[in-house]
Amino acid sequence: MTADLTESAFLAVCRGERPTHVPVWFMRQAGRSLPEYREIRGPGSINHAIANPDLATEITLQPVRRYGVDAAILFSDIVTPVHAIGFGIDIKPGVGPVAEKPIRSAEDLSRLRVLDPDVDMPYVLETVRNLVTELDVPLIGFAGAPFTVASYLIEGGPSKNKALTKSMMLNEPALFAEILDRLADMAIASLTSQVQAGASAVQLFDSWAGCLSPHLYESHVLSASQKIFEAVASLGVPRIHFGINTGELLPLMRSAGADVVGVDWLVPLDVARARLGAESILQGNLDPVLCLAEVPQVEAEVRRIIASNDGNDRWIFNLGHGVLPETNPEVLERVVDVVHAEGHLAWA
Ligand code: 1CP
Repeated sequence: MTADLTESAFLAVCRGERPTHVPVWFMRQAGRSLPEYREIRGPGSINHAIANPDLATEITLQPVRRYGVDAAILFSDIVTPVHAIGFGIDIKPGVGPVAEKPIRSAEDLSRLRVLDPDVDMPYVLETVRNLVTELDVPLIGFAGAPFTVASYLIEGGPSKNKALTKSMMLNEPALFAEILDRLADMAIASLTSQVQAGASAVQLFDSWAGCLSPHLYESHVLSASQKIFEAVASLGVPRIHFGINTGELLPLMRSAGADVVGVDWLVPLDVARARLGAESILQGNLDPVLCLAEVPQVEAEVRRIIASNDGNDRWIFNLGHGVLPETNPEVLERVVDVVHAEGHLAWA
């Protein structure tokens, strides 16, 4: 049975309606910080867990059960579609996505073929279909934004300064644009299939866009992300746009077309609203590193963020980036309790 989500606080905020309480979920809520995850996950690449719908379903449900969060996020990864088309990318434990043969020239484009989600990643869609029968909160589907995914394909793995990616952007703008365009089409296909299988909202992760100046973001990256938000608009579900270190990019990211904009901990919520307009819908912005502190200190920080929200009901509480593996789950339990009990008390 699919749950009735008409009362969902998360979806209400995404639609610009006043919810019953401030909704909260955590990026990377499923995963390594949970002992119950480590117990069932098994060794090796998370690609094995992602390709196993029963396991991926259970991993997605674990944080919803434990924390009582207002949304679930599909257990998958931003490189799953690229892996599924056989590009040659693995997710190495303790490292992240690693490409066997990074993109160096136009010849490598042949490995970046069109994604057919039903054929290439049926396990992801089976997980989504499983989840919507089990969940009583909305399921967020997601994709990696073209720039962030491209950075792994061009660098060959996680990288500090994205040197090869930025070099290609300047030296070979046509090739760079073609990579981003193909990745945009892949994200559109992936997000569309997740929504058709039952996801209630979508988030585009442009985690590393914040390494770009507004000029470079606008001239080389924005249009590919814009293409995705335009294409998925007709699906009728809320669209969230996320990045970190994006304080200076917020207005440009908003112009890409999402309904909800992620804000990291470097930008107070009231400052973000001054940049984006009071009517904008924000998601954020507790520093995940602070969740390693003691419970009373974390609670005080949550209350400070509630105050910085300045009584605005267009807000989804989240971290500014993903849960760190060493986080004590009891801290996150308290964060959810405080947000649910106190988040709405200051509403104007
Ligand atoms: O073996 C493991 O358990 C490895 C850890 C892990 C997990 C739990 C990786 C490797 N990916 C995931 C799942 C995942 N990845 C989810 C679903 C779980 C959830 O959110 O609860 C999501 C949404 C992602 C998205 C993702 N993957 C992003 C965007 C969000 C972000 O954190 O910025 C990025 C950048 C990745 C790449 C990636 N995958 C894994 C790692 C360690 C990384 C980052 C590597 C780097 O630092 O560049």
